Amino acid sequence: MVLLKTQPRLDGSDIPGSEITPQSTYRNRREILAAAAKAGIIGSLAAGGLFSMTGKASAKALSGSKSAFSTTEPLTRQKDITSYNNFYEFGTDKSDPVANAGSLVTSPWTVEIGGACANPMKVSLDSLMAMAPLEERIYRMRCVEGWSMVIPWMGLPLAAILKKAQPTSAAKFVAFTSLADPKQMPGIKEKVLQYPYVEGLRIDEAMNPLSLLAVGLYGETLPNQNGAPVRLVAPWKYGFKGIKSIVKISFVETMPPTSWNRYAPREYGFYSNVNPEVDHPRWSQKTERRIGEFTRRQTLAFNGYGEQVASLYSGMDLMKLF
Ligand SMILES: Nc1nc2c(c(=O)[nH]1)N[C@H]1C(S)=C(S)[C@@H](COP(=O)(O)O)O[C@H]1N2
Ligand SMILES: [Mo]
Repeated sequence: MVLLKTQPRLDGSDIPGSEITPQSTYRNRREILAAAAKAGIIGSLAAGGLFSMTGKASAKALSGSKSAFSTTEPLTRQKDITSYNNFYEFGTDKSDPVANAGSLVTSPWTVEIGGACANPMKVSLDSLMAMAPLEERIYRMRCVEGWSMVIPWMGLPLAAILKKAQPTSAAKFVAFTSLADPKQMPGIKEKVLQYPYVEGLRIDEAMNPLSLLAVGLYGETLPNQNGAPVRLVAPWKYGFKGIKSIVKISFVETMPPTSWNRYAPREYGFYSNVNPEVDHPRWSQKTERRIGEFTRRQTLAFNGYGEQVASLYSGMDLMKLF
């Protein structure tokens, strides 16, 4: 993310030039998959990998209902979404996660949901996915470094999952924890951040309909480098809130620690709402470069999701509570 040794290249000069946006290809493919599903042959097609766009044998096709929260903006190329990543457990360069995350074992996978709730549970990924309807949500995503993407996530509404655990009135925040296994994650030994990576949301933020537990993108299970098998997506916040490879979700009474706040509290606050009016101490947040584009664009308050989330922060001084 944002270390002195890896200063973000705000001009995006490290990003390969755009090719044709594969949006139409993707949409065609979805229609083919839908037709295949109707004909009852989707399982065998998916298992045979005939439709895999990543070439990864492990990628499985996912389908879900289209969400009304989706943007209609052109999608970022699948290749860019899956090869330009921040996942420090696999190294600090944008190209490290795709190169190194093959060693992450995502099956079997268990997510523990506990803390201040009446129905704590430890569930397999399959059980988790059975707890809520899968949706496709095309979200704008904005990294604190100044780049953005439009990503077609497949995911479960976080609120639906959290409600199954029946949080008590003591549950004021939700704390998330990533896997931290140095045997699978070679970047951990570099000790750039403290591991496990941790993140948190206020309970009302977590329950907001925009909050998503993503399990896939571009109609397939998540590639490891994007946080397989399950990661958080909160599109009105900077990318680092989107904690990857989640093993634990916990209801807590006080504001939980978060990885980047711990690393540099002056630079990264708990809330981390996208806000063009609050500069990062080392650079402006007023504009961003959409990966695949050349002209910088204005960054929008709450990344353009103000209608859904601005009321969560009414009365708060967002200059101080950044
Ligand atoms: N566990 C973990 N989660 C993480 C990170 C990380 O280093 N470790 N990086 C964050 C940052 S800075 C960003 S911008 C997003 C990037 O997600 P993407 O690679 O899927 O675009 O993941 C976030 N989640
Ligand atoms: Mo980020």
